[in-house]
Amino acid sequence: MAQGAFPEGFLWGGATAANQFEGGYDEDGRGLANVDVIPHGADRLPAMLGEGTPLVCDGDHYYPAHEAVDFYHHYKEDIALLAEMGFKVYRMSIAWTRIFPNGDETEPNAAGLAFYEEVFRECHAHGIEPLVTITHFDLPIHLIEKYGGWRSRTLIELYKRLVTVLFNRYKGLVRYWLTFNEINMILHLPFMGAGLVFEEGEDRTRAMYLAAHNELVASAWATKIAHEVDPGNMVGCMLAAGATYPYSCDPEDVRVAQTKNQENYFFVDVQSRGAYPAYALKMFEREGIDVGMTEEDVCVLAENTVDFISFSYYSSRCAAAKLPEGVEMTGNAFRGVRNPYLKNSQWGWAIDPLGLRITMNDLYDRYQKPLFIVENGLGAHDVVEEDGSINDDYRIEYLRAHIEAMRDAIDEDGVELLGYTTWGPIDLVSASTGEMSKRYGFVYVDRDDAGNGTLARSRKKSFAWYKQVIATNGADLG
Ligand code: BGP
Repeated sequence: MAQGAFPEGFLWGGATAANQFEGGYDEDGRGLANVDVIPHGADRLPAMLGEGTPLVCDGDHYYPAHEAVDFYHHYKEDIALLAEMGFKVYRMSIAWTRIFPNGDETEPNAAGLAFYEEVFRECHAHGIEPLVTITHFDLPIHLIEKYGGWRSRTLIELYKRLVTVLFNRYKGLVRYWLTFNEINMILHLPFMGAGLVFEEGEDRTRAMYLAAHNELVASAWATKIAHEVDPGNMVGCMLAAGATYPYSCDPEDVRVAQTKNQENYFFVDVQSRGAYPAYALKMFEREGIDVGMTEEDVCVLAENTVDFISFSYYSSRCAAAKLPEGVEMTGNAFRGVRNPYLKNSQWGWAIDPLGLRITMNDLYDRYQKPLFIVENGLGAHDVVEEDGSINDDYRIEYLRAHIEAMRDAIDEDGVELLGYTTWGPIDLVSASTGEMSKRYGFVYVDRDDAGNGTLARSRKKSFAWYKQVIATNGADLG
């Protein structure tokens, strides 16, 4: 195994999202967002799917996004902890509702803009480069009530307004931008990804691709505006990645896996190549889907492709033409056939470090642009020992294996990789389950699934380990 393959200036760090980390949901003029009405518990999945999602909160549910782990009031302490680990980059997201509480005001909320400016300045004071996701599953509720979420082209204009404010205000403070987190999540969790609440009998596939088109066009406009405001801006797309393997070498299985992969690549094909791929156009024809493409859309998409390809990777997937007898399904948002060669996490996600190398090769071959891994990690139950220590060797083991695979992709396959941000470096709320007990962090946060706890932060064993990884630029993986 090669040592020290990581290029100089490689961006090591971690990633969070406003709705899972920030809290302060009704403070300083912030408006209500889709993520605020998604409860913990049995009603969470239907809400994320857009199946009769109520657009208000009630007294019967607990809504974990409201306080999350309160980065809003802990950001100085939290950024200092990231700096102590030697972070070069911190990926975080902006809550749209802090900037435009309803989404369609003409003037932004000064307090919201000031908050993020303080956060970015704090990062720079510690030598940390911010990497900002403009939209990480969040959307003002008002835009869902008034326009039906991303179904409406009006949202393209409102998103342009949002990004114009952000790029101008944070010029010189933020250089790396991602337009939409896991843009392909529209197809899997449409309320979370695009604010879609389906009507009885509505053609869901059509609604999802309409929303996808509007987000893709908005993303291209954002790329254009970012480059106009500051030619030094680097804009990336963001894919929930993870290769889908055929369950067997039966061509029927291979074909199913290929179509599953295309379903996800579709988004990056548009964002990186600048046009709809042939397989998608044919599918629209068959399904009678008209996304309302204008001549201007065609130009904007073609002329404003992304600078780099970012993605999350937790696991590979597996698809079969027919569910083989006795084989289980695993995963949640991306349900698939259980891969008999792999072990699963406590939440049933297949652990596959080599799959990361495979995914990196697939993406690099396909787009020939630098990659950025902006999420990776192991969600696990942690145990706090009597002396307060947390010995998360399983997390170290997972991350080490994935970093090795990433090093091999760089060193042996020649893949260009800008950086690596682990998911949830400080424990935060799980997107899929709303739990706190599904932890990813190097830093433990005292908070449980019902919202009890002091919110005190403490270092886990993995904290010192990751610090050493960064200090040696990945040469010492422990
Ligand atoms: C991705 C999301 C994140 C994050 C992560 C882990 O899909 O971009 O927001 O939460 O997955 O998933 P979970 O929180 O469900 O364990």
